[in-house]
Amino acid sequence: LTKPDSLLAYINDATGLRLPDGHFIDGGFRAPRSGRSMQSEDPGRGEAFADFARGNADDVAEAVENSRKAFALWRRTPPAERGRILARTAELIRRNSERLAITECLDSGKPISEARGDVSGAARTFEYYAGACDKLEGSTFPLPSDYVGYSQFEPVGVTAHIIPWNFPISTAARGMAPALAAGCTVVAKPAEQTPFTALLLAELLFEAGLPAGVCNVVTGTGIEVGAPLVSNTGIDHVTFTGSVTTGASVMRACAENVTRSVMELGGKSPVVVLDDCDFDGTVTNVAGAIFEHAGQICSAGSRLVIEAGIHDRFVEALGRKAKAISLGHGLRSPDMGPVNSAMQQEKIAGFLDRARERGAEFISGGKASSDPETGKGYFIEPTIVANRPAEDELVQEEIFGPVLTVQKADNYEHALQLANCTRFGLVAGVFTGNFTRAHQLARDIDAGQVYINEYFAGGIEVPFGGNKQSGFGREKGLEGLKSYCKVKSIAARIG
Ligand code: TXE
Repeated sequence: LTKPDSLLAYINDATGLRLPDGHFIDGGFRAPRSGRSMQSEDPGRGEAFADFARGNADDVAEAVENSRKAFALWRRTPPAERGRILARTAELIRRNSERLAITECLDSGKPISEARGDVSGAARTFEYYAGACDKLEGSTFPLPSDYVGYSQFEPVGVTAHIIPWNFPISTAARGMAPALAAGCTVVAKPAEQTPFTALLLAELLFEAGLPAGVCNVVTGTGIEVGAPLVSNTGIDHVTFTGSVTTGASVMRACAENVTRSVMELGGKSPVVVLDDCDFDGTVTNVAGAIFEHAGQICSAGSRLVIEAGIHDRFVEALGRKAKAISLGHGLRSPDMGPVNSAMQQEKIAGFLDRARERGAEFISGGKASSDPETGKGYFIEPTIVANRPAEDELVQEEIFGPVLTVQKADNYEHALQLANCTRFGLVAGVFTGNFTRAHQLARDIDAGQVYINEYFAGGIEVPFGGNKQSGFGREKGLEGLKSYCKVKSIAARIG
């Protein structure tokens, strides 16, 4: 794998990587009605690596119609049987894990180790919801003795899933698994930059025994496939993960048809580090929080809010760590891979150039870069920018790249104020040896999830979602399952 030209040969020969061709509709791959295709790029080389179907409103209509028909059957499939199919899917994901991970690595650019983690996380997601299918218990209500009252969960119906390019298989699994567990059917649209693993997932679900039409995937652009999907009147629920601007337009489409939705939007999450933290462990965590997947994580810890007492020593240690990070093509297992596209690279470099013009001090990085072996690919140096004021755009805007902005806090109250100083509220990290202060911060930071002394702690069991402009609704955990359910209350006179 040291020669870039051997990468494709490796994929084709050594692992038998087979990329899907067409949309996955009604249990099989279908050619797009338009007869057109698009190309997906390998961001590590900045070159196209495979074609995929360019869908349109007709493909969407066909997928939704199939999904509607299949809903009548799937909602009546016994919950235990639904669980068995999801469990078999988890098994098949594990069996196909290397093929899925390599596809994900090439499509998204992320290091193969991270892609392997995402694939095993997807298997775990199906396993978790497999076990939950037959545990969706309703309630009984304490009515007078001549009555009985109870509630039950019903599937919301046909669900649309708009998937971003940063975690293609994880986000697909995180939406599909609970929707299917609840008895819903699925029409998913992966991002146009990363279409393949969602298609492969749909194929594996079918192989595991999912009836045709229950899970469909239509590929293409946001305008040509996403927009007609979320405004289709046959859709009962939309799960959207992406930018605030696109999310707002999806919400407008949902409002037209009064369609339920879960919105998982951007973040600008603070990592609050107090003077009494475990120094070395916290440096490692803070670096991981921003440099994993080159910072292209909605819950990345992109703002370091640090107490003045350890500020200088901590920032210096963090800078050393950032400078030691290796860049490279994802298949070569570097510490950090590329960003997803030329557009993202340009956008991030724009933030950094403007900061430089405003006189910002760079502790590390600060520029666009390329794979040191090939001179290709869309890379950004691991970047740390020193003390920026709260109103600076590096503090306020989601950069979605490996860029950490430092904010110095005079004391605990100031740290809390800085933690809450943006319009986002997705997650937050807190690092301190003081139990009381850790829980006070967890209580007072306006975020959907708070990690204490380990960034990204928790798994599929823990509900995830945002406050403020980071969105609403929760995914993961049993909360995520309930997002795909309607509560029906029944009251009867029996006296
Ligand atoms: O996002 P979009 P983009 C943020 C991040 C990034 C920025 C832009 O800051 O730099 O968004 O990325 C589909 N109707 N996040 O332009 O447009 C689109 O095809 C229905 C944060 O890629 O939000 C893709 O599948 N769907 C984020 C998905 O929406 C539409 C992850 C996301 O694209 C549509 C990604 C429409 N009108 C980006 N237009 C996170 N929260 O993790 C586009 N899409």
